Amino acid sequence: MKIITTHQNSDFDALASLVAATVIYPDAKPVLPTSINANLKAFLSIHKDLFNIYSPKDINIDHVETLIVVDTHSWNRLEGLSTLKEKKDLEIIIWDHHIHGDMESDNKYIRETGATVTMLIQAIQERRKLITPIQATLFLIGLYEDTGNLTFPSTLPEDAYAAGFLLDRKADLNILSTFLRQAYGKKQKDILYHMIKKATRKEISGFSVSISVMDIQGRVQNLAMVLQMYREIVNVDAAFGIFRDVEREKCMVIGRSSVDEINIGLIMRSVGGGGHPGAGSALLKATNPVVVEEMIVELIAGNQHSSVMLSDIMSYPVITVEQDTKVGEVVMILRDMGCTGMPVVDEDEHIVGVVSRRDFKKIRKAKQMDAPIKAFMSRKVITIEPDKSAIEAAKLMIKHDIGRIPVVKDDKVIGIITRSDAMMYFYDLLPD
Ligand SMILES: [Mn+2]
Repeated sequence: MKIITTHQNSDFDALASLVAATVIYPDAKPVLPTSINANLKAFLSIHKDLFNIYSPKDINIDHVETLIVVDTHSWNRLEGLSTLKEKKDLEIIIWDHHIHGDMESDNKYIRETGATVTMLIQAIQERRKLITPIQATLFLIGLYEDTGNLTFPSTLPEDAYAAGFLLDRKADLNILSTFLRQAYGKKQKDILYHMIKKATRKEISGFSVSISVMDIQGRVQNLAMVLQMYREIVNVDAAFGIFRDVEREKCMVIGRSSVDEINIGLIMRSVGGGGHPGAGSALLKATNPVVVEEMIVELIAGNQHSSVMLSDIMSYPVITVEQDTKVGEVVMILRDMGCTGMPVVDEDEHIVGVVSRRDFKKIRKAKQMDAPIKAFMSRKVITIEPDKSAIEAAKLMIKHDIGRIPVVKDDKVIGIITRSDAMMYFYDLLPD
């Protein structure tokens, strides 16, 4: 067996390199340590199903023949694999941008690039492997995190080329800014201070909105993050910043919303920009901020019926399974349906549990395949009502670390909301 792993307290470069290595070594299992950074945890709670990642305890160490390590080559930074150190004939492959480490290999790629993922991206390019926009987004988050958005002195030209390649492969900058903690310097602090000093609130169609207008000198990075902080501090449902760049005769408009009813992406698209339900921006030629502000107010007021409910994005009909069905049969059904889990119901079709492929990892003996599924299902079922929003569903997924939530009306399952349904919504892939 081949496995890929990375260092404990994994950061985005570690996860990005792990996933990128699966593109280079498709027959290897990616193993992520259980100790990971908080912002990585938030990212994985939404994206986990896409990457089919294993935990160290899922791996039988005796079967490991090849160990690929990324973003480290120090034995003491690995988790649960220390016995491999003694193993004879273990093949080791190293991809790392740290010069120091005590793992030895003839097969190593060690260079001081800004991020480890840069080297793997180069290998992906050379081998002409395909990557998805979501992989590209993750790789870019890793690359930006380790290079401070390409500003750290350790950044090499090849890091920037790699970033260009990822943008070309449709890496999503709006998703990126949601998960990446970005630099917050004096310029940003001053702008935030002035915005708060002049903060006003409006009620528009029952929602609190703050629109802040301000002149800026030249380009300011990370205005989106400033606006995010502003929205949280003034505590409104949606906040907009209209930043007038007097020299360039342009207005940068940035919006952030925490309610589904105010869809920033929709509003920004109608003024020539873009974004997602929660975040977006537009660069306007109009330089009169008063006009821009009026435009936004009108758009919000006219936008009230576009909110998306779970019943619009959930998957249905839902295949359920009766609680006395044999485990072996459920395994077959899941395989045939190509899904990763399903709700378990009693004879009255009321939901009593959920079962997922991960539950089958508990199976040790063949005869357990004849046991009823109720012995292996999880009984703690989190459900949600159909009139709730995708954001509420995503919050539940993060809180309980689950990938699918049955949508329940009058105790019966009418649909299911999965990570990929939520992703479709957040990445704005829904048909109009
Ligand atoms: Mn790194």
